[in-house]
Amino acid sequence: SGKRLRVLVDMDGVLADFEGGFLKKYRARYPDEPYITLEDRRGFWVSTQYGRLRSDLCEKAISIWESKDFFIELEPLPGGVEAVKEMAKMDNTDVFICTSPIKHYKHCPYEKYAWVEKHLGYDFLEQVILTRDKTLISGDVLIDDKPDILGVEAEPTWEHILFTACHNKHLSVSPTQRRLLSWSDDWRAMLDSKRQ
Ligand code: BVP
Repeated sequence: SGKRLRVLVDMDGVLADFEGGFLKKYRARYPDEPYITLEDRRGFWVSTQYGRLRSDLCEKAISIWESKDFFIELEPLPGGVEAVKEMAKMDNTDVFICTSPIKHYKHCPYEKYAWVEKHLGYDFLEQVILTRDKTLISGDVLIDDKPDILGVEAEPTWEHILFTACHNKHLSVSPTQRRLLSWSDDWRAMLDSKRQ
């Protein structure tokens, strides 16, 4: 039909390998401390699971993503950058990257823009939305690996498509919740289903 489709794409865990980048830098900085393999990751918050392993590991985990160069050095997840570029070229389709910066703002917001420029190009900076509350942002779909996306708006306009990640793959989500298993999954069909 005539209406444009608005797609919101999360960054960490969907386009950028936050979990892999975290584990690599945590093990390099704290080689003698215990760690959680990606296979054993459960729950969205890395810091919470590390804190359960040993209480002082919560702040050690946090020190990793609060460090300079953590976010800019994250590797792209397979197929994500290509999918977003292709999506952005589709007729009647607007793509935005919708990401929540950490509150330790010294490096993260800058590096998120720098990552987008590096991997998607300068012009794509126009499509970046930094917000701590994604329910305020209107869209048709939000592709995000966080199982519970809450905020002040009780009825967000978007349908949340859960992007599979190491921390959510074992979750049995509601039967109405749709998943994208990876960027090799049929995201084009998912978008077409929203065009009516
Ligand atoms: O900037 C990322 C990392 C941070 O939260 C943000 C999640 O953004 P979205 O993917 O929802 O856009 N983050 C923080 C913590 C702990 C903080 Br204390 C964590 O365990 N995992 C995590 O991703």
